[in-house]
Amino acid sequence: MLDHFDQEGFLQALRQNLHREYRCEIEEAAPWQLHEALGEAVMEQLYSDWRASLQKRDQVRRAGYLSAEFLVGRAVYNNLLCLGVLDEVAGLLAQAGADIGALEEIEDAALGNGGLGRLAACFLDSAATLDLPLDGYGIRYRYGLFRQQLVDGYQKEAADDWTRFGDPWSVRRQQDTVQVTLGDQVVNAVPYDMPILGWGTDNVGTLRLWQAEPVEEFDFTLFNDQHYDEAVRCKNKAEDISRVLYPNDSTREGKLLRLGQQYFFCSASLQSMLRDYARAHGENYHDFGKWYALQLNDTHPVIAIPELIRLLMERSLDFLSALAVAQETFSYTNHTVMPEAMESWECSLLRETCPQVLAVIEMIDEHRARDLAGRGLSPMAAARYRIIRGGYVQMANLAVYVGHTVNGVAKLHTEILKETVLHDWYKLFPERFQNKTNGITQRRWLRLCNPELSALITRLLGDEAWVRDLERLKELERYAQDEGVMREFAVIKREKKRQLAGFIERQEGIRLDENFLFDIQVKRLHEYKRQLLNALSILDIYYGLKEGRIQDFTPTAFIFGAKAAPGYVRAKAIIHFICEIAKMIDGDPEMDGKLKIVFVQNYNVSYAERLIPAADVSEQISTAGTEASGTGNMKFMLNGAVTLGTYDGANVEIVKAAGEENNYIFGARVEQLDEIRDSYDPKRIYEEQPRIRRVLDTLIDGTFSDSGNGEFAELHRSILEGASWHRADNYFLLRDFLDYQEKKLAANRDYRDRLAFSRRCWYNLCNAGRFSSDRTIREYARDIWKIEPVK
Ligand code: NBG
Repeated sequence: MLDHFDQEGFLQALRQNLHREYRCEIEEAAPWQLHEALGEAVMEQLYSDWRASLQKRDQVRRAGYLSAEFLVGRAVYNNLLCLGVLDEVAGLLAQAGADIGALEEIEDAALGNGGLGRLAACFLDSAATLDLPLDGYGIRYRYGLFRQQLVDGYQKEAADDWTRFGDPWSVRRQQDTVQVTLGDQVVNAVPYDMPILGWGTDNVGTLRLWQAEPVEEFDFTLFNDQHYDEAVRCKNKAEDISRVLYPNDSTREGKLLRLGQQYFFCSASLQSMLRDYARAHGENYHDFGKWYALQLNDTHPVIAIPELIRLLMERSLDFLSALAVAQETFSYTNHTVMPEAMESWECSLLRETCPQVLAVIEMIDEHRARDLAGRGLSPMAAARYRIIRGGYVQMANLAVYVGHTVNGVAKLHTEILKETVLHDWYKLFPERFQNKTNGITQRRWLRLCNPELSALITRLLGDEAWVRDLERLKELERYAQDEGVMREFAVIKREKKRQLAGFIERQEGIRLDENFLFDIQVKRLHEYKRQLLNALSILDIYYGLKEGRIQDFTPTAFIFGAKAAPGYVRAKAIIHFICEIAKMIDGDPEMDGKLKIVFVQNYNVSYAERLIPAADVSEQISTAGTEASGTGNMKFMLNGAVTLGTYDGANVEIVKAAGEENNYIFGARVEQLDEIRDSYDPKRIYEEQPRIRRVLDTLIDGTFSDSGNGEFAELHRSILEGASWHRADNYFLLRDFLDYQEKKLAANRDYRDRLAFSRRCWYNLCNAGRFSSDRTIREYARDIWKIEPVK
């Protein structure tokens, strides 16, 4: 927070930047020019605090968050907010004839796929706010997550050129360049540092993102001989490494290049830490783990383990000492139980990309075999713990064996890890397992995206301390009985719905009525998240309304936002199916004023900031046991929506905190699914339940057209017959359908008593304190990293 924001100085710097770079005045500047000039002016004011924070880091035990993804979103508003000058700057710009809202045109930095990447961004925000010495290390992708368009109801992907108009929030630190060897290629890793601002502190964290560049720009001789393509081949090959984010959520992809990316950023980060370490503490590398705690965000950065050992051995430690340092340094977070997301790398790929690292992994695995034998395990029993198995390196095994701690991201998820996914390891090292339920930053996900609700909270609590201490919300519970406050709360929700409707009209050309109930499901598209179940239930409502089976229905807008991985054919078919349903409903005049479906395009962090505050109902309907935690669920809760959801991931804890009576919980629990798994027969349900049969059959009976590509029939088969790689209705849509529908209609009915419904929403808000990432990051700092705030 800037104690003494120099308004005049800032405005002058802004003007000068605009004059110098674009020869224009504030009121003439295009949004991107304003953004560049403003970013620069803000960075000017920030440097001294940032430098001071960096210097303090060197004197204390610190933590590093290694992650292939940081979904930071748009920086400008959040940075101005955390500096405490958002309103001032908006006012200054307005006086000078510019609208700060124009900066909405600035692209998000979408350097992540979904929850895992956004969590990393929330963690950095919380650590900065809490003065905890944590920095992020990742990849500066040239292209972030693809931009999504819907063309005739089909997803189309386009490149996300997020720095097209510059990136004023990063500083290139040429002098900290290191080199990484990938196969027969040596590339430069050039760091770009982003300041991470906290709230109410002058501490500034750092997100260091590595960009791959050629060691030599191009081969001059080849160029001279007019072999232009050949001359730049090496340059392109080097730049390929950080060119694009893999658009796969929870699936393994991309092989050689992806492995190259992982090794690239891990090696670069470790080299730069070792350099800093030597500068601050001398060259006794045995103590590295006393000063650095490194968190591995999923298996993507696990290759850092053998790489650190290798780098330490280069600095003359023997293998066992280096292994001991690694053990002291690393801990690992698991983010999914989806088997296809458990990374394993073929040894031949490692041999090609980083043979020197494969050799270290082999040493670790040999050591493990001896170690486990020493602990009395028979060779048979020890074989279950192999790191290299069948020619593949099991990254999770490597992480759990070497790391000192492994954690899940919600209570239920951690239990599942202990009981099934990592059960063998749990038996061997129970003390290594911890739970760290995810969280979200209330700076972005309430204070910034919902200033109206924030103002109400601040007024009722008397100050803004809740922005640093979210547990304070609990004190608001008593206002649930205050009709005036409840009415005000409802007015705010309506206003957020009005704003969203305006935005959707501008973006999508679709009109929404803010008096409708807004029921929202936004998240990556995946079968386990069951957007298809939501779609089928809307169809059932549609037929129910037409037949008169459903009476007194509160008009509802069902809003979806989701990107499908480009190669995930079924996920794309589900998007198309939802769009077809939307089209049918739009074409039916009987549905006017009753029912509406919108599938928004290019759902991203900035869109989420508009959608979430406007929700009445939050759809969190994954099959029990599949969603590790979820974090969108927490954002909706914090903005006062009820959850329509299953007992899955963090939903369990959300409902426990906010009260089952204030939410709509349905469906089989994990234990129940475990019982029926082998005998489950969706066909029987289909045959016995005409409503289910009817909506499912719209996939094949000509109600909708799949343009002849068979994708809808394939969806139909996936439910009733399964496929070579999975059982019929793998995610139990039919099992949960009627229960879901009942709860959905109950919420719809309850909504008619606005006051009672607002109360339910209010209880959710008041009990969201636990789900601040401030709480999560404090737990990591205390239980895993052992780091202290630096004042
Ligand atoms: C995701 C889970 C979510 C969870 C986030 C953050 C991956 C691999 N996992 O449930 O699916 O909330 O991680 O922990 O993206």
